[in-house]
Amino acid sequence: MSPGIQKVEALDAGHFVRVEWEDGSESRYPCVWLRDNCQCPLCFLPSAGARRLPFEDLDVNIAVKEVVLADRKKISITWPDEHASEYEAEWLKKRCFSEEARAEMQADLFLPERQYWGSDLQLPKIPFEEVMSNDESAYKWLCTLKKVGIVLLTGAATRQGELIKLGHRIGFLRLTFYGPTWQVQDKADANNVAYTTGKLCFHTDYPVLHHPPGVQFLHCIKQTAAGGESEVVDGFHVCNKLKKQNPEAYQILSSTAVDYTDVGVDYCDFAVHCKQRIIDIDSRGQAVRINYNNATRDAVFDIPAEKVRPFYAALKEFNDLLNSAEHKFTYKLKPGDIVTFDNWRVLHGRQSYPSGSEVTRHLEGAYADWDVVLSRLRLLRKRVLNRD
Ligand code: OGA
Ligand code: NM2
Ligand code: ZN
Ligand code: ZN
Repeated sequence: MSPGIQKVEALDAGHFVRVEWEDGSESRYPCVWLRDNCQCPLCFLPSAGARRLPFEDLDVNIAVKEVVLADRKKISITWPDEHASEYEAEWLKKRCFSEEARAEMQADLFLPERQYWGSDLQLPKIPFEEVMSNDESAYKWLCTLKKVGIVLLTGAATRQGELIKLGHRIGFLRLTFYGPTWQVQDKADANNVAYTTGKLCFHTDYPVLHHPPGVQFLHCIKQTAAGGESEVVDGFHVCNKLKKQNPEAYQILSSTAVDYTDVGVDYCDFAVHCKQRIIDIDSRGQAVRINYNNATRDAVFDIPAEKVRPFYAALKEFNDLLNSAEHKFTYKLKPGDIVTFDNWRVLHGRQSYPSGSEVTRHLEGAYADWDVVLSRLRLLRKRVLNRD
Protein backbone atom coordinates (compact mmCIF):
# COMPACT_ATOMS: atom_id res chain seq x y z
CA MET A 1 0.00 0.00 0.00
CA SER A 2 1.34 3.41 -0.97
CA PRO A 3 0.90 6.39 1.36
CA GLY A 4 -1.94 8.84 0.78
CA ILE A 5 -1.45 12.33 -0.62
CA GLN A 6 -1.12 15.27 1.74
CA LYS A 7 -1.07 18.10 -0.75
CA VAL A 8 -0.91 18.77 -4.48
CA GLU A 9 0.12 21.93 -6.34
CA ALA A 10 1.13 23.16 -9.79
CA LEU A 11 4.69 24.49 -10.19
CA ASP A 12 6.72 26.19 -12.91
CA ALA A 13 3.75 27.96 -14.58
CA GLY A 14 1.74 24.75 -14.59
CA HIS A 15 4.42 22.63 -16.27
CA PHE A 16 4.94 20.44 -13.20
CA VAL A 17 2.64 18.97 -10.58
CA ARG A 18 4.12 18.48 -7.13
CA VAL A 19 2.65 15.79 -4.88
CA GLU A 20 3.38 15.78 -1.16
CA TRP A 21 2.91 12.33 0.35
CA GLU A 22 1.61 11.58 3.86
CA ASP A 23 5.01 10.11 4.78
CA GLY A 24 6.60 13.54 4.14
CA SER A 25 8.25 12.68 0.81
CA GLU A 26 7.41 14.44 -2.45
CA SER A 27 7.25 13.65 -6.18
CA ARG A 28 7.24 15.95 -9.20
CA TYR A 29 5.47 15.00 -12.43
CA PRO A 30 5.96 16.81 -15.76
CA CYS A 31 2.57 17.91 -17.13
CA VAL A 32 3.25 16.73 -20.66
CA TRP A 33 3.73 13.25 -19.18
CA LEU A 34 0.56 13.54 -17.10
CA ARG A 35 -1.50 14.58 -20.12
CA ASP A 36 0.08 11.82 -22.24
CA ASN A 37 -0.89 9.27 -19.59
CA CYS A 38 -4.44 10.41 -18.89
CA GLN A 39 -6.32 7.29 -17.76
CA CYS A 40 -9.77 8.33 -19.00
CA PRO A 41 -11.55 6.01 -21.46
CA LEU A 42 -10.94 8.44 -24.35
CA CYS A 43 -7.18 8.47 -23.77
CA PHE A 44 -6.62 4.92 -22.49
CA LEU A 45 -8.01 1.46 -23.31
CA PRO A 46 -8.01 -0.39 -19.98
CA SER A 47 -8.78 -3.81 -21.53
CA ALA A 48 -5.47 -3.56 -23.43
CA GLY A 49 -3.61 -1.53 -20.82
CA ALA A 50 -2.64 0.71 -23.73
CA ARG A 51 -2.71 4.36 -24.76
CA ARG A 52 -5.38 5.48 -27.25
CA LEU A 53 -4.28 9.10 -27.36
CA PRO A 54 -2.44 9.76 -30.65
CA PHE A 55 0.86 11.56 -30.27
CA GLU A 56 -0.41 14.09 -32.84
CA ASP A 57 -3.00 15.21 -30.29
CA LEU A 58 -0.45 15.86 -27.55
CA ASP A 59 0.71 19.42 -26.91
CA VAL A 60 4.26 19.01 -25.62
CA ASN A 61 4.11 22.48 -24.04
CA ILE A 62 0.89 21.81 -22.15
CA ALA A 63 0.37 23.26 -18.66
CA VAL A 64 -2.38 22.39 -16.15
CA LYS A 65 -5.31 24.77 -15.75
CA GLU A 66 -6.14 23.39 -12.32
CA VAL A 67 -5.00 20.54 -10.09
CA VAL A 68 -6.89 19.48 -6.96
CA LEU A 69 -6.75 16.74 -4.38
CA ALA A 70 -9.95 14.73 -5.01
CA ASP A 71 -9.36 12.67 -1.87
CA ARG A 72 -6.20 11.37 -0.19
CA LYS A 73 -5.95 8.63 -2.82
CA LYS A 74 -6.58 10.60 -6.01
CA ILE A 75 -5.74 13.87 -7.79
CA SER A 76 -7.81 15.57 -10.51
CA ILE A 77 -6.46 17.79 -13.26
CA THR A 78 -8.33 20.11 -15.59
CA TRP A 79 -6.48 20.96 -18.81
CA PRO A 80 -6.81 24.25 -20.75
CA ASP A 81 -9.28 22.62 -23.22
CA GLU A 82 -11.41 21.44 -20.21
CA HIS A 83 -10.36 17.81 -20.67
CA ALA A 84 -10.35 16.17 -17.19
CA SER A 85 -7.86 13.60 -15.91
CA GLU A 86 -7.68 11.63 -12.67
CA TYR A 87 -4.65 9.83 -11.25
CA GLU A 88 -4.63 7.38 -8.35
CA ALA A 89 -2.06 7.84 -5.58
CA GLU A 90 -0.69 4.32 -5.95
CA TRP A 91 -0.38 4.67 -9.74
CA LEU A 92 1.52 7.95 -9.29
CA LYS A 93 3.78 6.63 -6.52
CA LYS A 94 4.97 3.74 -8.72
CA ARG A 95 5.84 6.16 -11.49
CA CYS A 96 7.68 8.73 -9.34
CA PHE A 97 10.57 10.26 -11.31
CA SER A 98 13.10 10.31 -8.44
CA GLU A 99 16.28 8.35 -9.15
CA GLU A 100 15.62 5.89 -6.31
CA ALA A 101 12.01 5.23 -7.34
CA ARG A 102 13.01 4.68 -10.96
CA ALA A 103 15.82 2.30 -9.94
CA GLU A 104 13.38 0.34 -7.77
CA MET A 105 10.82 0.05 -10.57
CA GLN A 106 13.45 -1.00 -13.11
CA ALA A 107 14.80 -3.67 -10.74
CA ASP A 108 11.26 -4.95 -10.23
CA LEU A 109 10.64 -5.14 -13.98
CA PHE A 110 13.95 -6.53 -15.20
CA LEU A 111 15.50 -8.40 -12.20
CA PRO A 112 19.05 -7.22 -12.95
CA GLU A 113 20.59 -8.82 -9.83
CA ARG A 114 23.54 -11.08 -10.70
CA GLN A 115 25.30 -13.66 -8.59
CA TYR A 116 28.70 -14.22 -10.17
CA TRP A 117 30.41 -17.59 -9.87
CA GLY A 118 33.52 -19.54 -10.82
CA SER A 119 34.71 -23.12 -10.28
CA ASP A 120 33.07 -22.89 -6.82
CA LEU A 121 29.57 -22.90 -8.37
CA GLN A 122 26.99 -24.74 -6.28
CA LEU A 123 24.90 -25.88 -9.24
CA PRO A 124 21.27 -25.07 -8.30
CA LYS A 125 19.01 -28.15 -8.66
CA ILE A 126 15.22 -28.50 -8.66
CA PRO A 127 13.17 -31.62 -9.52
CA PHE A 128 11.62 -31.31 -13.01
CA GLU A 129 8.28 -32.59 -11.72
CA GLU A 130 8.10 -29.82 -9.10
CA VAL A 131 8.72 -27.11 -11.69
CA MET A 132 5.98 -28.61 -13.86
CA SER A 133 3.35 -28.90 -11.12
CA ASN A 134 4.16 -26.24 -8.52
CA ASP A 135 4.15 -22.48 -9.15
CA GLU A 136 6.50 -21.69 -6.28
CA SER A 137 9.08 -24.13 -7.64
CA ALA A 138 8.67 -22.75 -11.17
CA TYR A 139 9.11 -19.21 -9.80
CA LYS A 140 12.23 -20.28 -7.88
CA TRP A 141 13.58 -21.94 -11.05
CA LEU A 142 13.20 -18.82 -13.20
CA CYS A 143 14.49 -16.41 -10.50
CA THR A 144 17.60 -18.52 -10.06
CA LEU A 145 18.03 -18.88 -13.82
CA LYS A 146 18.01 -15.07 -14.09
CA LYS A 147 20.24 -14.41 -11.07
CA VAL A 148 22.80 -17.24 -11.30
CA GLY A 149 22.42 -18.07 -15.00
CA ILE A 150 22.11 -21.84 -14.64
CA VAL A 151 19.73 -24.34 -12.99
CA LEU A 152 19.67 -28.13 -13.29
CA LEU A 153 16.24 -29.74 -13.41
CA THR A 154 16.43 -33.38 -12.29
CA GLY A 155 14.39 -36.54 -12.71
CA ALA A 156 12.77 -35.95 -16.11
CA ALA A 157 11.79 -38.99 -18.18
CA THR A 158 14.56 -40.31 -20.44
CA ARG A 159 12.68 -39.88 -23.69
CA GLN A 160 12.19 -37.10 -26.22
CA GLY A 161 9.37 -34.65 -25.61
CA GLU A 162 10.13 -33.41 -22.08
CA LEU A 163 11.37 -30.05 -23.43
CA ILE A 164 8.13 -29.57 -25.36
CA LYS A 165 6.36 -29.88 -21.99
CA LEU A 166 8.80 -27.42 -20.39
CA GLY A 167 8.12 -25.06 -23.29
CA HIS A 168 4.39 -25.22 -22.58
CA ARG A 169 5.15 -24.49 -18.90
CA ILE A 170 6.73 -21.14 -19.78
CA GLY A 171 4.67 -20.37 -22.91
CA PHE A 172 6.47 -21.46 -26.04
CA LEU A 173 9.91 -22.40 -27.36
CA ARG A 174 11.97 -20.55 -29.94
CA LEU A 175 11.98 -22.15 -33.36
CA THR A 176 15.29 -22.05 -35.27
CA PHE A 177 16.71 -23.62 -38.42
CA TYR A 178 17.64 -26.68 -36.31
CA GLY A 179 13.97 -27.31 -35.51
CA PRO A 180 11.56 -26.74 -32.58
CA THR A 181 13.82 -29.06 -30.54
CA TRP A 182 17.02 -30.66 -31.80
CA GLN A 183 18.92 -33.87 -31.19
CA VAL A 184 22.56 -33.58 -30.07
CA GLN A 185 24.19 -36.84 -31.09
CA ASP A 186 26.87 -38.09 -33.44
CA LYS A 187 25.51 -37.79 -36.97
CA ALA A 188 26.90 -38.74 -40.37
CA ASP A 189 27.70 -35.64 -42.45
CA ALA A 190 26.97 -33.46 -39.43
CA ASN A 191 25.61 -30.02 -40.36
CA ASN A 192 26.99 -28.62 -37.07
CA VAL A 193 30.09 -29.42 -34.98
CA ALA A 194 27.76 -30.12 -32.04
CA TYR A 195 26.51 -33.19 -33.92
CA THR A 196 29.88 -35.01 -33.75
CA THR A 197 31.72 -36.72 -30.87
CA GLY A 198 34.30 -33.92 -30.82
CA LYS A 199 35.14 -31.54 -28.01
CA LEU A 200 33.09 -28.34 -27.98
CA CYS A 201 35.13 -25.48 -26.60
CA PHE A 202 33.35 -22.74 -24.66
CA HIS A 203 30.66 -21.08 -26.75
CA THR A 204 27.28 -19.47 -26.71
CA ASP A 205 24.76 -20.96 -29.12
CA TYR A 206 23.70 -19.29 -32.29
CA PRO A 207 25.55 -15.95 -32.42
CA VAL A 208 24.84 -16.14 -36.15
CA LEU A 209 21.27 -14.99 -35.39
CA HIS A 210 20.79 -11.26 -34.86
CA HIS A 211 18.76 -12.05 -31.73
CA PRO A 212 20.50 -15.14 -30.31
CA PRO A 213 18.31 -17.37 -28.10
CA GLY A 214 18.36 -16.05 -24.52
CA VAL A 215 17.80 -19.33 -22.76
CA GLN A 216 18.92 -22.87 -23.62
CA PHE A 217 17.67 -26.24 -22.40
CA LEU A 218 19.68 -29.47 -22.79
CA HIS A 219 17.91 -32.67 -21.75
CA CYS A 220 20.14 -35.70 -21.24
CA ILE A 221 18.40 -38.78 -22.62
CA LYS A 222 21.48 -41.00 -22.91
CA GLN A 223 25.00 -40.46 -21.55
CA THR A 224 28.23 -42.09 -22.66
CA ALA A 225 30.34 -43.95 -20.05
CA ALA A 226 33.60 -42.32 -21.13
CA GLY A 227 33.92 -38.58 -21.83
CA GLY A 228 31.09 -36.22 -22.74
CA GLU A 229 31.46 -34.14 -19.54
CA SER A 230 29.87 -30.67 -19.58
CA GLU A 231 31.67 -27.42 -18.82
CA VAL A 232 30.21 -24.01 -18.02
CA VAL A 233 31.67 -20.60 -17.23
CA ASP A 234 30.08 -17.34 -16.08
CA GLY A 235 30.78 -15.09 -19.09
CA PHE A 236 29.76 -11.88 -17.28
CA HIS A 237 32.10 -12.66 -14.39
CA VAL A 238 34.94 -13.30 -16.85
CA CYS A 239 34.14 -10.04 -18.66
CA ASN A 240 34.53 -8.13 -15.39
CA LYS A 241 37.91 -9.83 -14.91
CA LEU A 242 39.03 -9.07 -18.47
CA LYS A 243 37.99 -5.43 -18.19
CA LYS A 244 40.18 -5.03 -15.09
CA GLN A 245 43.09 -7.14 -16.28
CA ASN A 246 43.24 -5.92 -19.90
CA PRO A 247 40.98 -2.94 -20.66
CA GLU A 248 42.31 -2.75 -24.21
CA ALA A 249 41.33 -6.36 -24.99
CA TYR A 250 37.89 -5.66 -23.50
CA GLN A 251 37.58 -2.56 -25.64
CA ILE A 252 38.50 -4.47 -28.80
CA LEU A 253 36.09 -7.36 -28.12
CA SER A 254 33.24 -5.03 -27.20
CA SER A 255 33.66 -2.86 -30.31
CA THR A 256 34.79 -5.15 -33.16
CA ALA A 257 31.99 -6.58 -35.30
CA VAL A 258 32.75 -10.24 -36.04
CA ASP A 259 31.16 -12.05 -38.99
CA TYR A 260 29.34 -15.32 -38.27
CA THR A 261 28.09 -17.80 -40.86
CA ASP A 262 25.87 -20.89 -40.86
CA VAL A 263 24.88 -22.49 -44.17
CA GLY A 264 23.18 -25.88 -44.55
CA VAL A 265 19.97 -27.86 -44.30
CA ASP A 266 18.07 -29.02 -41.22
CA TYR A 267 14.50 -27.94 -40.39
CA CYS A 268 14.71 -26.24 -43.76
CA ASP A 269 17.63 -25.02 -45.85
CA PHE A 270 19.48 -21.97 -44.54
CA ALA A 271 22.17 -19.43 -45.38
CA VAL A 272 22.53 -17.27 -42.28
CA HIS A 273 25.03 -14.44 -41.85
CA CYS A 274 25.39 -11.93 -39.05
CA LYS A 275 27.79 -9.47 -37.49
CA GLN A 276 28.15 -9.50 -33.71
CA ARG A 277 30.46 -8.00 -31.15
CA ILE A 278 31.79 -10.88 -29.02
CA ILE A 279 31.07 -8.84 -25.88
CA ASP A 280 27.90 -6.72 -26.12
CA ILE A 281 27.90 -3.93 -23.56
CA ASP A 282 25.33 -1.44 -22.27
CA SER A 283 25.81 2.34 -22.05
CA ARG A 284 27.79 1.91 -18.80
CA GLY A 285 30.22 -0.58 -20.35
CA GLN A 286 28.76 -3.59 -18.55
CA ALA A 287 28.57 -6.86 -20.50
CA VAL A 288 24.95 -7.76 -21.35
CA ARG A 289 25.42 -10.50 -23.95
CA ILE A 290 28.26 -12.75 -25.07
CA ASN A 291 28.16 -13.73 -28.77
CA TYR A 292 30.93 -16.26 -29.18
CA ASN A 293 31.02 -19.52 -31.09
CA ASN A 294 34.43 -20.26 -32.57
CA ALA A 295 32.89 -22.88 -34.89
CA THR A 296 30.62 -20.48 -36.75
CA ARG A 297 32.93 -17.45 -36.67
CA ASP A 298 33.35 -16.66 -40.37
CA ALA A 299 36.60 -16.65 -42.34
CA VAL A 300 35.16 -13.47 -43.85
CA PHE A 301 36.42 -10.80 -41.46
CA ASP A 302 35.39 -7.25 -42.19
CA ILE A 303 38.21 -5.26 -40.52
CA PRO A 304 41.43 -3.71 -41.87
CA ALA A 305 44.31 -6.23 -42.07
CA GLU A 306 46.43 -4.38 -39.49
CA LYS A 307 43.71 -4.71 -36.88
CA VAL A 308 43.45 -8.49 -37.26
CA ARG A 309 46.32 -9.60 -35.02
CA PRO A 310 45.39 -7.25 -32.15
CA PHE A 311 41.86 -8.69 -32.36
CA TYR A 312 43.16 -12.28 -32.16
CA ALA A 313 45.38 -11.33 -29.22
CA ALA A 314 42.37 -9.86 -27.41
CA LEU A 315 40.26 -12.93 -28.10
CA LYS A 316 43.09 -15.15 -26.85
CA GLU A 317 43.09 -13.27 -23.52
CA PHE A 318 39.33 -13.73 -23.19
CA ASN A 319 39.45 -17.39 -24.23
CA ASP A 320 42.27 -18.08 -21.72
CA LEU A 321 40.24 -16.52 -18.91
CA LEU A 322 37.18 -18.59 -19.87
CA ASN A 323 39.25 -21.76 -19.65
CA SER A 324 41.12 -20.94 -16.43
CA ALA A 325 40.58 -23.50 -13.65
CA GLU A 326 39.45 -20.63 -11.41
CA HIS A 327 36.49 -19.84 -13.65
CA LYS A 328 35.18 -23.03 -15.23
CA PHE A 329 32.87 -25.57 -13.64
CA THR A 330 32.80 -29.19 -14.88
CA TYR A 331 29.99 -31.71 -14.33
CA LYS A 332 28.46 -34.65 -16.14
CA LEU A 333 24.80 -34.80 -17.12
CA LYS A 334 22.90 -37.93 -16.07
CA PRO A 335 19.96 -39.34 -18.02
CA GLY A 336 16.88 -37.41 -16.84
CA ASP A 337 18.83 -34.18 -16.15
CA ILE A 338 17.80 -30.99 -17.95
CA VAL A 339 20.33 -28.18 -17.73
CA THR A 340 18.72 -24.76 -18.24
CA PHE A 341 20.99 -21.76 -18.68
CA ASP A 342 21.29 -18.14 -19.77
CA ASN A 343 22.74 -18.41 -23.30
CA TRP A 344 23.54 -14.68 -23.28
CA ARG A 345 25.73 -15.07 -20.19
CA VAL A 346 26.92 -18.63 -19.62
CA LEU A 347 29.33 -20.18 -22.11
CA HIS A 348 29.14 -23.95 -22.31
CA GLY A 349 31.24 -26.75 -23.75
CA ARG A 350 31.63 -30.51 -23.64
CA GLN A 351 34.51 -32.92 -23.64
CA SER A 352 34.89 -35.33 -26.54
CA TYR A 353 33.75 -38.92 -26.29
CA PRO A 354 34.53 -42.11 -28.25
CA SER A 355 32.81 -42.54 -31.57
CA GLY A 356 31.35 -45.85 -32.69
CA SER A 357 28.55 -47.39 -34.68
CA GLU A 358 26.07 -47.11 -31.78
CA VAL A 359 24.58 -43.86 -30.48
CA THR A 360 26.05 -43.75 -26.95
CA ARG A 361 25.08 -40.19 -26.07
CA HIS A 362 21.89 -38.28 -26.81
CA LEU A 363 20.76 -34.86 -25.62
CA GLU A 364 17.60 -33.12 -26.77
CA GLY A 365 17.99 -29.35 -26.93
CA ALA A 366 15.67 -26.36 -27.22
CA TYR A 367 15.74 -22.58 -26.93
CA ALA A 368 13.49 -19.96 -25.39
CA ASP A 369 13.59 -16.17 -25.57
CA TRP A 370 14.19 -14.11 -22.44
CA ASP A 371 11.02 -12.13 -23.26
CA VAL A 372 8.98 -15.31 -22.85
CA VAL A 373 10.87 -16.55 -19.79
CA LEU A 374 10.72 -13.20 -17.97
CA SER A 375 7.05 -12.84 -18.85
CA ARG A 376 6.34 -16.19 -17.16
CA LEU A 377 8.54 -15.21 -14.21
CA ARG A 378 6.56 -11.98 -13.64
CA LEU A 379 3.22 -13.79 -13.86
CA LEU A 380 4.39 -16.52 -11.44
CA ARG A 381 5.69 -13.86 -9.05
CA LYS A 382 2.33 -12.11 -9.08
CA ARG A 383 0.56 -15.36 -8.26
CA VAL A 384 3.08 -16.72 -5.74
CA LEU A 385 3.59 -13.44 -3.85
CA ASN A 386 -0.06 -12.42 -4.25
CA ARG A 387 0.85 -9.07 -5.74
CA ASP A 388 -1.20 -6.85 -8.01
C1 OGA B 1 25.34 -27.83 -28.43
C2 OGA B 1 26.12 -28.14 -27.22
C3 OGA B 1 26.63 -29.69 -25.46
C4 OGA B 1 26.80 -31.15 -25.25
O1 OGA B 1 24.69 -28.74 -28.94
O2 OGA B 1 25.37 -26.65 -28.86
O3 OGA B 1 26.77 -27.27 -26.70
O4 OGA B 1 27.05 -31.52 -24.09
N1 OGA B 1 26.06 -29.38 -26.71
O5 OGA B 1 26.72 -31.92 -26.19
N1 NM2 C 1 22.71 -26.47 -32.44
C1 NM2 C 1 23.07 -27.22 -31.25
O1 NM2 C 1 25.86 -21.66 -32.79
C2 NM2 C 1 25.61 -22.84 -33.01
O2 NM2 C 1 25.77 -23.36 -34.10
C3 NM2 C 1 25.16 -23.64 -31.85
C4 NM2 C 1 23.25 -25.12 -32.45
C5 NM2 C 1 23.15 -27.23 -33.61
C6 NM2 C 1 21.27 -26.34 -32.48
C7 NM2 C 1 24.72 -25.04 -32.14
ZN1 ZN D 1 -8.24 11.63 -21.14
ZN1 ZN E 1 26.03 -25.31 -27.54
